[in-house]
Amino acid sequence: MRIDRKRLERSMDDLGRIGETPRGGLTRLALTDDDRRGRDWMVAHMREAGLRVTVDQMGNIFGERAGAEALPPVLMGSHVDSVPTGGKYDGQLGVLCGLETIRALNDHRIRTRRPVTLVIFTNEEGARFQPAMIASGVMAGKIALEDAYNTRDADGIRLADELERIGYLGSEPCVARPFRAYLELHIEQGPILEEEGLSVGVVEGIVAISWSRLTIHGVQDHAGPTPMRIRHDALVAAAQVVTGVRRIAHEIGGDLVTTVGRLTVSPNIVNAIPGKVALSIDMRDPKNETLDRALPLVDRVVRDACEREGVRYELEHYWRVPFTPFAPDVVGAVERAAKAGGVRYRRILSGAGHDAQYMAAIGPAGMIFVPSRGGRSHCEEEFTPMDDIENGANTLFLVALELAEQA
Ligand code: HGY
Ligand code: MN
Ligand code: MN
Repeated sequence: MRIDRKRLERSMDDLGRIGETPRGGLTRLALTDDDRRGRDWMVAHMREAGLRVTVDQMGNIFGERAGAEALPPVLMGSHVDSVPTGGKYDGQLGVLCGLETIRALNDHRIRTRRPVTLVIFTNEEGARFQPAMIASGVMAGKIALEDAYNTRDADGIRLADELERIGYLGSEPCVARPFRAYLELHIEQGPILEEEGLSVGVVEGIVAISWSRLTIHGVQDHAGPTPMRIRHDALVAAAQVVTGVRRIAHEIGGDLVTTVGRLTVSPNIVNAIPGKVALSIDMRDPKNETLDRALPLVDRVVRDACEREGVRYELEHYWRVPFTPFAPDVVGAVERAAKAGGVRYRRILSGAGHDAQYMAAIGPAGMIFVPSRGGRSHCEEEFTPMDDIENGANTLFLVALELAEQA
């Protein structure tokens, strides 16, 4: 029994046109009109596949396929929101392979013992609203609903107001419920599977993640008549923070990665000394204690850079997710399915965060990776060959079937 490759490919093309960029990538930011269109597309096809669709308080969408017994379900999920000028595979592949699994169960007229439910999480990317994975975080009880509702984007728009505006402010409580397993198929977003010529990654866990936000207040002034000796330039301090954050990764070494991805300058014109700079700091490592070591180093880099330039700052370490190992029995089931499908696979760790990270806090979770060409992701070049997608989707189908037949 296999999934229908052609049908999956057609769905990827169809959904991928919603928010498509001129260069063939995807910009479908959470809770924008394109996100609404993507959600609407998924809901229509979930209903067409016979699923009972519900929406919860965070706009998470559930499509339930009834089982023979009212037991805790097997969940398959991911997200349909993207980063700006991102790719068509991150998140989208997981929800479409989940939908294809449902369709294949229908094709083969299989009534599984347990319900099988497809879940689409809101704002996984954390591109528009921070932090990332905010909706699975609320479900896991790690983020308060009110805090999530009051999160604002760069234009000061509230998350809850956008949920309402696009018609996805559901009434179902966004709370943890028992499930047999949560499965997420996702692109690796790194180079390992492709380098080793493998089709599937059996994911054992996800790295620890820390996000910080820094605002530096200098003295805005004229770029011409202001002598260098009296300047307090927020961007000069920020530049030293950027290189200092990179240096921390080199000093600590190992698997630590550090990134300053967002930097906004005010007033951001040629002839004014920047008075204010806001920037982000993303750090990740498989070990929680490495982040515990790195964070005080960030504090020192920021303090020294701002003292040198005579500027004030606010630094907030506002989001932290611990290293998350997946449930051994789910990892084992994924490995069995990869073997049964005859695909070339290996066990692997995720350097990217996923909703599976929070789902693992409330039940047994596991992930299936498929390769990323050149290891690239969060860019328009993101690509995964269809043969690998078919192998990954068949693995998801087999593991969902196995777990949904268990007592
Ligand atoms: O940040 C992440 O790792 C994910 O793409 N949201
Ligand atoms: Mn993703
Ligand atoms: Mn992503």
